[in-house]
Amino acid sequence: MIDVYYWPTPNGHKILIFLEESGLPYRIIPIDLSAGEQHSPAFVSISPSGKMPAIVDTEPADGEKPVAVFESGAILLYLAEKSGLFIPADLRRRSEVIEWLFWQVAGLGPAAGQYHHFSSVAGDRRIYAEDYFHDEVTRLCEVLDRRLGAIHFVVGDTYTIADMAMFPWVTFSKKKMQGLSAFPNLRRWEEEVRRRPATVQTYLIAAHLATERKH
Ligand SMILES: N[C@@H](CCC(=O)N[C@@H](CS)C(=O)NCC(=O)O)C(=O)O
Repeated sequence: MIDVYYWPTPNGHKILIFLEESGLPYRIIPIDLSAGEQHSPAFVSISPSGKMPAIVDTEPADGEKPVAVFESGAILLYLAEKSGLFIPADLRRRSEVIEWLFWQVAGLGPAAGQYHHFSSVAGDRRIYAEDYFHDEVTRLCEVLDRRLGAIHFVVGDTYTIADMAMFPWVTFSKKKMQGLSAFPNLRRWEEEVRRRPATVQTYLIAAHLATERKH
């Protein structure tokens, strides 16, 4: 069983997408960020930075005590290695998947997060930062758009954890990036990934959890 410490945000969605795609048994332990649950000592003992997502694998491959993993990229890699799914066995393609996974967690995710933050806050101080992160998100979308003009998924013909890491941030940024109209290949990919049954299910779970907690 995989216990997923989750709240409906782009980094959280990545993990549910993997679990829905793979069929690995899991249960969600909500970490309500607005209630500050990420700071509880119990959660910080799993995720030292007090950020979700995190997982605990209660049945690790070595048959020993549960394994806790934090950081969405590390979790995706752990789950892919555990299941043998969504990561190629071939040395070169595997290395490419890891490259793009790191590119997402170190580049697109933080830039899109900062862009969202600075474009949502009021006041004059936001202007420089908003422009800066808008330009950076645009540059990163151009990189991805170029790549997806030449290949179907982020790495070749098969859907991998690199796509799963990318999707929630691309779809989250879509509105602010004018529906991705300047990035036709990225838009084609976003529409296709959005329609996958596991993606649809993830966002249904997310919406349900968000409404449930409001009451
Ligand atoms: N690099 C981390 C980022 C995780 C992260 O920023 N999580 C946010 C939500 S998307 C969070 O838990 N924020 C709570 C807080 O900052 O107090 C990852 O990829 O997992």
